[in-house]
Amino acid sequence: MRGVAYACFAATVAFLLCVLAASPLLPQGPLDELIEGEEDMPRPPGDRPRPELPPRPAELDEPGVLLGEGFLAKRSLVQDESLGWITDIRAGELDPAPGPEIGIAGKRGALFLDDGGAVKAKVPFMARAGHVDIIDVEGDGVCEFMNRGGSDGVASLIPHSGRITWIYGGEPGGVMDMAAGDVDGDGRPEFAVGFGGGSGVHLLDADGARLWTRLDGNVWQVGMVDVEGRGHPQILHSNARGRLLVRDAKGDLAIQSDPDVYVGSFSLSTWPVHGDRPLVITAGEKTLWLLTPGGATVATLEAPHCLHWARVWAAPAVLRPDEPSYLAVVATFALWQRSLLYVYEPGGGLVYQETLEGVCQAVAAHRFPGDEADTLLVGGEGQVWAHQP
Ligand SMILES: [Ca+2]
Ligand SMILES: [Ca+2]
Repeated sequence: MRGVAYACFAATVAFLLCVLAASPLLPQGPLDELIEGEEDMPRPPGDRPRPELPPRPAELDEPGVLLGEGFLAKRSLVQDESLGWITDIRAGELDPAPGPEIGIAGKRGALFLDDGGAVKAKVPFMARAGHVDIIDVEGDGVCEFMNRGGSDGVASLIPHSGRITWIYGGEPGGVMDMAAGDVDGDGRPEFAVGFGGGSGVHLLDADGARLWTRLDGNVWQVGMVDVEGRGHPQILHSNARGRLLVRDAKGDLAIQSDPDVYVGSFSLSTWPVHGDRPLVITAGEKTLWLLTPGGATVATLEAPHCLHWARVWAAPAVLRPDEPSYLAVVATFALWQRSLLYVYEPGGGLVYQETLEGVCQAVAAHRFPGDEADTLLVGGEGQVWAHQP
């Protein structure tokens, strides 16, 4: 039943947005943004819409701190509308220039900052992408950009120049998500693509050529993680039944689990207080669920106002020099045009909650030079905020 309710709700969202899009009475600018947000919602075809959407809670109307005022000091790190919605923030050797960078990727381009936060370089994308992650295909210290999909039904690999290396899609249902990892251990990454409808999971080689197809319904999200300790990643994905499946390099099922919560979209993040393996993090009702990739519940975290259809991103962060890592989670509610930042102390208690304006799809921890603790970097719409403890 959970699966049916989830699917019905997602279909309602898609249906209502189509109605909105067709209305000549609405202004086009904000509507474009609303539809852009809808790209990130799972959309199963063929389900009948349900009549009601949950209204935005009045407590979320005004952006601001709901819990833990003074715990973090917030400032704007980047404001650049031409980047589009920020979808990934990553530090490392990413750019041909010497020294590490902070890479900030959005739907329309990427920005590289030096270690202190000053702009070093900018790369506009030739075509607007969906959810973009920063990756390094060859491991040569110059990053590429993985367009995971959610826009125009396709995924793509974007070289450092911002042009296009390859595009993949064209199947009924459209691309829901894509993830990269060297699943066969030959030193080059493969790309696993998840489709809506019944088109399943496809594995591509590094050049974007298809290696195999495994059929499944509504593959909402795909990840790459070394589930069984084999020394190279396996393919992890969810499906229409809200299950988690693990596949090997040949596409064969290694694990199929039925977690305690319906898993549609999810993020992967470590949280050192629960070990060094990545956890699956997914949203539930007023709760965030932390699962093993094998589907076992590790922890549940109190998350006021959270709903099942939120998409979440998470990062561990050292916010007190003498304490284990905290966990920062951004949950985004595209239809409400709001996001929530939750911060949990090492024991799992919620210590900070803030309502953010717009759609936020990235959170990272960064240690600025001279600091004794991490600063949280949160990506919004053409904007990155720094939250410093
Ligand atoms: Ca590279
Ligand atoms: Ca490989």
